[in-house]
Amino acid sequence: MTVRDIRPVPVGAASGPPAPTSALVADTLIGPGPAVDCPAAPLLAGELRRRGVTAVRGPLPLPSPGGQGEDSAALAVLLRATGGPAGLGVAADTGARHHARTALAAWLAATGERRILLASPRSFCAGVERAIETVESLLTRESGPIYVRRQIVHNTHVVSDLQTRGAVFVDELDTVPDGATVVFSAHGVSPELHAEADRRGLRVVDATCPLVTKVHIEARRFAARGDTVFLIGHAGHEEVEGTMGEAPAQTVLVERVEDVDGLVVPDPHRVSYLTQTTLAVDETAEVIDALRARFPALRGPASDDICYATTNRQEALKDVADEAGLILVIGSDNSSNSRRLVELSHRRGVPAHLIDDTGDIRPEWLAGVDSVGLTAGASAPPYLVAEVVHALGGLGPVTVVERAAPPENVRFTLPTAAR
Ligand code: 2E7
Ligand code: F3S
Repeated sequence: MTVRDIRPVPVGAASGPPAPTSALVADTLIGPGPAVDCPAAPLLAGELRRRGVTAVRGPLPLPSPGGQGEDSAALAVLLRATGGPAGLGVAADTGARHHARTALAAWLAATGERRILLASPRSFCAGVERAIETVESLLTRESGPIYVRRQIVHNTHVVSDLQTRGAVFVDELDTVPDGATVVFSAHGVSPELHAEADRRGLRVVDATCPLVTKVHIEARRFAARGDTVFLIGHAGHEEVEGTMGEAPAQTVLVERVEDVDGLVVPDPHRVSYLTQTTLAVDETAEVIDALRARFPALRGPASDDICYATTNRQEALKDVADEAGLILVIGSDNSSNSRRLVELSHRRGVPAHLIDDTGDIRPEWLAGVDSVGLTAGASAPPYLVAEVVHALGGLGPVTVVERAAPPENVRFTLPTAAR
């Protein structure tokens, strides 16, 4: 059977009465012959959820000979995919049947043979691994609750996984009971927050990435010599709030080149700059150039403060972008480094989307696209990449192309309390 042979196959209704607008998306089609896997099930389930249908996943029985007719509650197709035939099937109740048909049709229009161009490196960086392992270690060795201020890293899957294992995430310290253990996130916090924790008698375990701590140290050093410090970064981001907090009266946030003209400083000969660690490398260089043109005495760190992981993920994506008809970046909405990857793709003229997981992929993005670039931000777990590859392989034969890249041999030791 080839992809062109795809045709709806009526199958038997799912067992049990469905809720009014629910659907069962097949993980496996159970027929008279061998069961057929449905790797693209999360894609179909995602489309149904976007249409307001409660989608659950499970095995779906194929019809017995002489069984259900065309207007059965369930539809399924068989197609040629990676490693053999794959199924795509859904059984829907009356209220969801129209959506089931149109969602299935939308995904059928996106089937086909394609290449996946895997950017390398991608996914977790050393600072994220350290932060997650810190919380994991505390969860296993401490008897009381482990509080984490804000998201340990900006990823919904990481946070909900740690939540399931007992971590309690809070927005601010006032919701942490006196004397409790609280973890500060990888993005860093201001000295004021450390002081507040001290006043409250909280036991702080600091999961700030060491590369952010380095920027805090620079901020203190530059401010101590009397400089006005231009912090290049994004307003409202936690890392920026933490770094600004080192010398709030002397730090000025610069978000873009256009901000530079309007900068007013007490002494143009005493100025320096720092950067957020997760900025776009090329754009940041332009801001630094503009600052230097306006303030020739500008001093800064040895290069910039954009970290190795941010730089490497952007370079790796450039390597695949030019061959891709679409780029998928796995990462959460508030993840700065992940968003920079989407913007980089757009700047290179390639359509790109940020997805939390497989369920966010839309069929219209993939229709007619035979090369998909795939990467993941520094806070997105590697298993999500594997899930996307697996799901796309359920739409047709997929060849995964991954360029060899030098390994990132960066490891940070855990905070003492978590060792
Ligand atoms: C800490 C720092 O959690 P993320 O998505 O954070 P960003 O800053 O990109 O929103 O990614 C890991 C990470 C990156 N930078 C953690 Cl300061
Ligand atoms: Fe640190 Fe860079 Fe990761 S600052 S947390 S190594 S993205």
